[in-house]
Amino acid sequence: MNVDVVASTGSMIVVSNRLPFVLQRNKEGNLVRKASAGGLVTAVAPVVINGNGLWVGWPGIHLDDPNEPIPESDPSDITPTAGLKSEKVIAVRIDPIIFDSYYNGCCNATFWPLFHSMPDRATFKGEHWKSYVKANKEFADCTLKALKSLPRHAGEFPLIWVHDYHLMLAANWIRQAADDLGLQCKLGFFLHIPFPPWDIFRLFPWSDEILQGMLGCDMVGFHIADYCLNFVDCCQRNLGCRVDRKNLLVEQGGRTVRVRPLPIGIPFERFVELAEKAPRVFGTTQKIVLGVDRLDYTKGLVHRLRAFEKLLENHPEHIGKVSLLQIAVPSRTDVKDWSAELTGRFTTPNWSPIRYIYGCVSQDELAAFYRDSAVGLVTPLRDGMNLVAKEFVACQINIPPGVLIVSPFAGAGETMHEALISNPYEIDDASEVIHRALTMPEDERILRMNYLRRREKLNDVNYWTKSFLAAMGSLVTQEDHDDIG
Ligand code: GDG
Repeated sequence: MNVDVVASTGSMIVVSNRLPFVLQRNKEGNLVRKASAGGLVTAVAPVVINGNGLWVGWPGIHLDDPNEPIPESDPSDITPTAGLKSEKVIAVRIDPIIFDSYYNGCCNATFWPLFHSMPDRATFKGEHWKSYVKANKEFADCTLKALKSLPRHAGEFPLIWVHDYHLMLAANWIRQAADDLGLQCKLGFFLHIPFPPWDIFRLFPWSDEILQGMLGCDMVGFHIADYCLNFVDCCQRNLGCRVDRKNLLVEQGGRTVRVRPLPIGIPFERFVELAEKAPRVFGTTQKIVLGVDRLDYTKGLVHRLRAFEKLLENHPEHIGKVSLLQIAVPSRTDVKDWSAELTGRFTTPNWSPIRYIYGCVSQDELAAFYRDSAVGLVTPLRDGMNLVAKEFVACQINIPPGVLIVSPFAGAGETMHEALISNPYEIDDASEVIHRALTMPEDERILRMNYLRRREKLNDVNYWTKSFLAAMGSLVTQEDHDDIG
């Protein structure tokens, strides 16, 4: 059976903090769209475009005039959102001061560190929480307007898909308001970051409200089973809900909420195509160990550099032959200082232990880096999934291939079983794992990479979207569509 997604049954409303493109003002002061083409957007946008869909989100700019129309995409735009007509987009407008306190305060200074199990980095401020509540109300109100505007067909309930930690309260308000108006709908939520254990989660002073917000959904999705179990545990211990751990069910207010592990994938074939086309980026004499990360404390950059330093100390045969290439969007300076020290200690006239690229490289260039590296080093201290690990294996089209190293504290470490697993906190062992990767026999490299690539190809980002829609009972396949047609 051909199971390409055509649309969800009935209509669908996607709700995310950001719209799938950013609005900017051009020199003339007119609004223009700037495309974004992440995997998530690529997978979800066609469902909204092809079906009877709408996308609710913040447009990346504060709009003063509530009647200013959203522009259509530029005719030269070839990204997946080009077909997303402005009538399918609802731009949420939030007061700039509230937005700053909601986004930079509650989302990034509280939920991000707390949900990554780093409570010492989290701040807990009543002002930020109030802004989070207000912002979520705005998103819920906009979603309700969207729901009211949708044409309704007998026997089909619109599906509302809410994304991520920015919007954990919105679902329950949407449900209550929709119930009051007699507008039946299905509500699903997906969290892209980890859901922490109860002992961490309960540090948040308003943790009950968060759980109640998420339990407004019919189904709540996480990347892996551990996050699901943490959520179920919190519902039981915080709210006293009846739960079924085996079947991942939570009872709340006379409804049963399903909790599901739905590990996200990448647009696998797109990365293979990029890797096939991209020109060579490194010479053949030196091996590259590659790291690609946003410069964030969750990514374990300092631990990684220490492990690489230990590698050169304990296995000097790699000096002059292996470099660590770290691609990073800069935001912190402590890593830079450490890298300078390491560079100074080992550099020779013809070789440097570390190469650092600050800022974004193009996706073509990224695919070439992935393809031509001997080792992909994905060692966050905590990470919901980590798409870099998956993109690395998609681009490993050379024979013999390279080796992937993943932290057990990333969702990817739970699902990519043939990678070498390395605890980033254990510096000595982490350096030995890099040595093992660099000296791994060809046949073992081929076997491991074949299995890794096969899994990611099957479980790509389209498969993830289909799994979500299927779990919501809202999947229409190509075959169904042909039958209807
Ligand atoms: C959340 C969760 C979860 C990075 N540098 C460059 C570049 N990138 C791209 C990579 C990759 C993405 O950024 C980073 O992957 P993440 O997995 O960290 O994704 P986020 O959306 O930031 O994070 C995470 C994810 O959601 C999905 O659910 O996996 O755990 O935190 O796609 O390719 N892209 C380009 N140049 C760069 O320099 N072009």
